[in-house]
Amino acid sequence: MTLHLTIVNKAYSSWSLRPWLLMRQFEIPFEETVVPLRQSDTLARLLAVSPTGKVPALRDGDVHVWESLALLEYLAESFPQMAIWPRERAARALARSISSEMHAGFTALRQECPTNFRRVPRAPRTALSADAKANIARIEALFADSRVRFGADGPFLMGKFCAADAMYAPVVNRLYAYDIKVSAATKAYMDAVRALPAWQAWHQDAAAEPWVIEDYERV
Ligand SMILES: N[C@@H](CCC(=O)N[C@@H](CS)C(=O)NCC(=O)O)C(=O)O
Repeated sequence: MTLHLTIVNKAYSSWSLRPWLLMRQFEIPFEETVVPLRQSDTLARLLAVSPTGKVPALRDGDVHVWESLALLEYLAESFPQMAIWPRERAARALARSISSEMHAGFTALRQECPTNFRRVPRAPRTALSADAKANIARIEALFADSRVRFGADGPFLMGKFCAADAMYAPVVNRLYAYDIKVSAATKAYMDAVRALPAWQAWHQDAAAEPWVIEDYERV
């Protein structure tokens, strides 16, 4: 049975990026449907696949999963041969903790710097709030902590690419697209994520999308 992932605009959707990037990076075959945001039938189409009217949503036969972190857990459980979470217990605990932190938090940064894969890097029109700056400081600290403790095997948070990197991929776009000043270590991590073939593929798809949503563009 083929997995089917429903997402919204690749140019603007942070939540959709997470499972898509992970599945592509781990070479998990899937079909996808992109439902464009802000159309007359958007809500009906999203409600048909997710009871929250929000995506990403994954269908695997008669199993339906929604909420990005739940999707990543479902994929990890479905493909135990792949190290979707790190194999080592302490690394896995940290990866899950920071992923939950991402799923539940960083609201100011998310609101003030919405994901935009087509944005030419430039600062936001309005200076970032103290809360958004605190979000960035915490993100840089958790990146550094993860890399120092578990990053020996590669350039990603836990060394090799895993679900935690998928969770933070939209943040990489925000830091890049809004030209946020970051440490050399954060920049090196961002470069590694942005060089992923799956990231490049998402970026190309986003660039080719016809839909423009002004709210995301005037920031
Ligand atoms: N907590 C949810 C958030 C999902 C979410 O907010 N998705 C947005 C797209 S990025 C959505 O579907 N929006 C639908 C709409 O605005 O009509 C998750 O982790 O999947």
